[in-house]
Amino acid sequence: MAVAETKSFQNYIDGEWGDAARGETFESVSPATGELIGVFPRSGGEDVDRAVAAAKAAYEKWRLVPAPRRGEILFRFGQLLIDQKDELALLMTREMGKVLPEAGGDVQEAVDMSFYMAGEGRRLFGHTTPSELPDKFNMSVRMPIGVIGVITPWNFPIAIPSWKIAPALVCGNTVVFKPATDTPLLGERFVELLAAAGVPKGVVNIVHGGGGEVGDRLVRHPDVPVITLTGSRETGVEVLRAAADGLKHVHLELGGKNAVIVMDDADLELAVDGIVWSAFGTSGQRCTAASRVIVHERVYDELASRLVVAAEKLRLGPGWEPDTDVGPVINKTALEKIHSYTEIGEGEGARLLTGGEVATGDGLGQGFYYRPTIFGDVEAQMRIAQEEIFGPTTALIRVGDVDEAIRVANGIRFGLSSSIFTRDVNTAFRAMRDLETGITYVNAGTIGAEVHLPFGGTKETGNGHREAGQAALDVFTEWKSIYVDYSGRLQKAQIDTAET
Ligand code: UN1
Repeated sequence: MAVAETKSFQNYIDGEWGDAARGETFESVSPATGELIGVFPRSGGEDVDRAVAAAKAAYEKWRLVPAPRRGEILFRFGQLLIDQKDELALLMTREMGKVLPEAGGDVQEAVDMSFYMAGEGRRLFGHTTPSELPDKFNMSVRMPIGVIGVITPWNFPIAIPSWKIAPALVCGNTVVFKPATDTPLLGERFVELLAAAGVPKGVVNIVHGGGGEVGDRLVRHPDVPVITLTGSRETGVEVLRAAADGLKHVHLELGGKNAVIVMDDADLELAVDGIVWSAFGTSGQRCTAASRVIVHERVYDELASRLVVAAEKLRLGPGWEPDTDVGPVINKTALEKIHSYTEIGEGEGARLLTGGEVATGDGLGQGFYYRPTIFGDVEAQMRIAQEEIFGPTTALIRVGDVDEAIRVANGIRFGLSSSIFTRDVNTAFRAMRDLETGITYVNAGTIGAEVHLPFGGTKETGNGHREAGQAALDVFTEWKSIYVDYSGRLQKAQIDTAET
């Protein structure tokens, strides 16, 4: 263990690196090996207050920096991410476990988002529209809002901060960022690179620490009008409640229980590839992961046996080893939760087809590894088919036709991602229309969203917002309608219109 080389890291507030006011710390540990990654400040409310004050002061200048100039900083940031992609990917593999190619994809997603939002610096389009009165000009423009509280998860530790911070900045807001306590190092690197790209002091601040202290203070702080959170449904509900008294804008991106539908005319080989990638990629720890597979009865047995063969071929190991297919899960609590769902599934009468155990052989015992797990004969109402597990577990549900498949797919509280494998264009279009999710894939798995399309879900996956693409701008700006009367006389809207 490289304890001797372990570094201590700090908060970044008003352009200065520093410890938590109380001097407390916490450790980040690799889920693959238990190796200590770094020591970070366990901050408290007073650190948040300082960061918010810095962000509030910086906002007054930053909101007036021309948006194309703000965008140029994001272009530089994107370029720095490209330059450091390999190093960041390796750090990510060590700190949160995903395999190297996926870690590279996570960094790439942030590159894409930074470039996309950098371009927004020269758009941020509003509207002009005719007036009902003569000699009067009407327009609506996007206005920045102020200090944005950004709370991010550990599963996409570079990509998700970019989804929030890049649009927040280009729109002219300033940021206080609380990264997940499982991935503080990547959060820290993210902010270091933003500073290197030229973000002025106070515009982006990072405060490390737990949700109970740092997150809660941020959410309740009167000078933080917007909170953006990606996390669990439970946290989302708590944040909404805590933010209610301040009438804050709250953007939530929460859970999923995403389904792949496989029809009897599907290309089964393609479906198996899509399901394995969506269910076991990132060890199933994506909010878009396929944790249900809804299969037409005519191909159920064939698909189930092919899936088991494919899952059993997956090699578990540290993400940096080139022949690893599936890395560890994030921590011991996650491992225990995932295993508890195996017990729940067995208790409910589902059939465990493969996996269902903690993996310890071949040097895996130091980390948190769980065997890719497939349950068969799952009923749509079972808990393993209803609740988000956030691990490498998927549930096969047999159905008789497309109507039943769509009914089962929709029969959950979440609505993030869905997919259908079929070669029938009519079936595909019905699914595109009727699946109640924010994202639907045809002949692909449930993961793999691109940054220039809206990302988010219906029902209890969120509260109606979308991030990424143009839609993100609605989270980070408010509309202002402007009326310019150049008639030189008082013209009363709705009243003087008849005269003209
Ligand atoms: C998440 O799991 O929170 O579409 C985000 C995908 C990725 C993003 C996942 N581009 O799966």
